[in-house]
Amino acid sequence: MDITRRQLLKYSAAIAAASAIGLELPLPDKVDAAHVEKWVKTVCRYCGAGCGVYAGVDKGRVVAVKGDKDNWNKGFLCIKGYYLPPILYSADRAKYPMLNKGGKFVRISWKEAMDLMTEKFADSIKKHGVHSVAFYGSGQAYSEESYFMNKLFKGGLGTNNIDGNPRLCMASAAVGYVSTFGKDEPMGAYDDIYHSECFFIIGSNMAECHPVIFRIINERKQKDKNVKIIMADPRKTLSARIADMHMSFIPGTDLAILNAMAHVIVKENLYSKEYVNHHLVFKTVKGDKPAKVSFEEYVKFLDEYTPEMAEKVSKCPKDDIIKAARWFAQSRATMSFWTMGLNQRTRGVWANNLVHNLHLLTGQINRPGATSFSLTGQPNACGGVRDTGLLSHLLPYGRLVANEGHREEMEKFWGISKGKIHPKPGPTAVDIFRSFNKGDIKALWVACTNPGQSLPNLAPYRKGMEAKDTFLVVSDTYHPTRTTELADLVLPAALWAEKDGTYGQSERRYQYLEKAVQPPAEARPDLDVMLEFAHKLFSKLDRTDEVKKLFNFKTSEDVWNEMRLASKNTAYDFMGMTRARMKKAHGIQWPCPTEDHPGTVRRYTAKYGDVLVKKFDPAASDVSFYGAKADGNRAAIWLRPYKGPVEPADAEYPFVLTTGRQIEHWHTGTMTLKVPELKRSAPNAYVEINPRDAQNLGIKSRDKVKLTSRRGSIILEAKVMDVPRDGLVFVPMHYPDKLINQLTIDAYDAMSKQPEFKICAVKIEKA
Ligand SMILES: Nc1nc2c(c(=O)[nH]1)N[C@H]1C(S)=C(S)[C@@H](COP(=O)(O)OP(=O)(O)OC[C@H]3O[C@@H](n4cnc5c(=O)[nH]c(N)nc54)[C@H](O)[C@@H]3O)O[C@H]1N2
Ligand SMILES: Nc1nc2c(c(=O)[nH]1)N[C@H]1C(S)=C(S)[C@@H](COP(=O)(O)OP(=O)(O)OC[C@H]3O[C@@H](n4cnc5c(=O)[nH]c(N)nc54)[C@H](O)[C@@H]3O)O[C@H]1N2
Ligand code: SF4
Ligand SMILES: [Mo]
Repeated sequence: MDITRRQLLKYSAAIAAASAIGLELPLPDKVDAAHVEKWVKTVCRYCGAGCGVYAGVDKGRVVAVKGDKDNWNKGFLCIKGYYLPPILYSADRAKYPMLNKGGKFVRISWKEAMDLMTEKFADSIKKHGVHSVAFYGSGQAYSEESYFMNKLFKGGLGTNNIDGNPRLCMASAAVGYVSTFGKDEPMGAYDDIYHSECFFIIGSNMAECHPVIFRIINERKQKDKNVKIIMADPRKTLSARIADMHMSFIPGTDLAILNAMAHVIVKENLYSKEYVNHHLVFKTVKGDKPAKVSFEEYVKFLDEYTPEMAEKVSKCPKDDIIKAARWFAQSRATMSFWTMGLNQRTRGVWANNLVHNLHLLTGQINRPGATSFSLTGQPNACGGVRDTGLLSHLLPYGRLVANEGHREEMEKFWGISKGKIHPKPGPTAVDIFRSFNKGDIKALWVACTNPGQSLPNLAPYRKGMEAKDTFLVVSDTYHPTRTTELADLVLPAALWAEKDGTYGQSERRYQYLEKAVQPPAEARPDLDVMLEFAHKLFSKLDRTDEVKKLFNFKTSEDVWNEMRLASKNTAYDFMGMTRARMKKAHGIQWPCPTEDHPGTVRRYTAKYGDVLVKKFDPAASDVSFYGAKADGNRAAIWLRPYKGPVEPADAEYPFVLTTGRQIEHWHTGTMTLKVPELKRSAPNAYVEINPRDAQNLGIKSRDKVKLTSRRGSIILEAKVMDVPRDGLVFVPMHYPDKLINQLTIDAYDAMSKQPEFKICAVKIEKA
């Protein structure tokens, strides 16, 4: 065992390193096979790429993982994927319900825990109404869990006090897709990478955050010398090292760059007349309402965004902007990728719209290799949260809380009385915690997320979570975490491989995760706990008669079948994805309306196989943005002006702080910091400072430095490296002993309500 395991570890580290710098390695063929009784088909626990994996089980334990060669990842995994097994067996797994008694956690039974929790929720509802309770969920929960909680809160209780951590992550992308195309989710697929000739990667460190997708891009580049990679990021990340062009700029100024690229495209006549005339509308905001304008007005709007103007604002050389615009427009097929560098911004939605604009304007869309592709962060932010509607403004499968017709459809579908779904969208992530602080929300259930570490501007929210006059329940797989330590009640949860359910990933790919082993001690799958909660709560609210109608589920498959029905005849239709089929398949991409339908690689184009084009827009010969029915099935080019961040650097706080990720670790580190190999490779928090700034400040690598923002300060070890541009420092978010979110700002995008984690002002001193 030891030898093969060591080999495995060596192998995975090598693959990660190789994929980061664009090298090819052979597939890992026989991983630990001798010691495995059975291989269980599932999906990686971590990123939204959604690599297919097999979990190797021996004597009731997961002892190895190997990549699924029949899935899109062709058997490749990154370092985190290979090291999945140890996260199940860490000593701090939460094993029993724990009650916080005056600061000390004591073990209680599940019956006591569920009685207490439902008593607190029922009490609050009876005394203060349904809007006094809330749920804060996760893009890492299984789809069935999220769908169920959404139904319980919006349909059962009649409150929209339910949101999830994708609000910190994908909200700007979701609102970006909806405002441009009428419906959420990318139209393209990983398959487009094989056909693309130009990759425009902006605000995304793919080498570290989506390594297996990045690997395919590298492979493409090595095979075809015409392939160009443009990387737009204020840090020269690992991803930027293989780019043909790295566009560096002052954080928060890329809106000007994107408009300037459109300016060049129009001025040089590189735009698609076909798209402008037949597939697009042009929109702006007048007063506070959207208004249609003409193409000519769009051209006029672009006038001021000359490459010179954009250079002045951003410090990105104008020649780079011109070259990028030409590469983008003139390549045979261009594919864009972006992640948090665009989304975690107070202008996140606008930044998303501006990337879509470039694709629409040039017609670099709706054919193989040409597409506008938002990378998803968490493994189930798409399927579980955006699609099931576990955000305070959404209902399942593209329906909106604010739309009366959509509410009626769901009320009918759920069999609840008309008007039961509250017409006003509920509070979003940050606002749930603001309300909790104020005591407007009195009982809050947090599951599968660690807000005590991951929310922006943490100090006030941590205080609120700790307060004694409210009730906080946290379901987590570990205890203590920086959130469970603040809870009144901690519920132990089964982890990946210990429960079954579905994930939905970046390219509309739904995948089934089989249960492989038993959870430890008394840990339970979240769905079981949610079902029990609903039954007990409704009986305490004297609504037992409704329980059968609303919550008549026993297994995740029962919930899945209702979800399929809820998607029927919508743009998300996945009626054809029966559980039996999902168990065999290596992921299926929706739309997939019938059991014999193979799934849809590219949406909005009949020519490349989207059967829904004919259904929603029978007159269309090929392309139809059928999500945008109100605009005649045309997508929107938005006139979005340049606006900077809310807290740029200034005389008092002269540096920009940006935060994000490293390849080894996952978010708050609860899982990956328990894996010895990953911990050894990246053991501690640090601040990245570039050599010029370091010299000016008299700072060397390993010096202790104090970072201070208007909200807090922190002492970190300096790492002097030529990654961030001048005036920018970077700190990873992974380390629970160094809460960088005590410094970040909780200002958010007005449309998506996604916070500006990526930009705030700090000062730096030697500590
Ligand atoms: N290893 C690892 N992988 C992960 C995760 C993880 O925790 N660890 N988490 C997953 C999740 S949930 C997410 S959301 C994704 C995040 O994936 P990414 O978004 O790729 O990762 P980040 O490090 O958050 O930020 C990406 C880049 O944004 C840049 N940036 C900062 N300011 C700006 C700006 O003004 N404009 C532009 N264009 N870029 C800017 C930063 O320099 C940084 O390099 O990763 C997923 N994959
Ligand atoms: N400074 C800064 N902050 C950020 C970001 C940033 O870029 N910079 N990014 C933001 C983004 S994009 C994201 S997605 C968030 C992520 O932030 P979080 O969601 O708070 O981070 P995770 O560590 O993924 O938290 C998941 C928790 O669920 C637990 N868990 C794992 N599996 C299960 C399960 O099956 N059931 C239950 N009940 N629990 C489980 C884990 O132990 C862990 O405690 O952070 C946001 N915060
Ligand atoms: S790329 Fe993402 S899904 Fe694939 S193995 Fe790595 S963390 Fe898992
Ligand atoms: Mo995320």
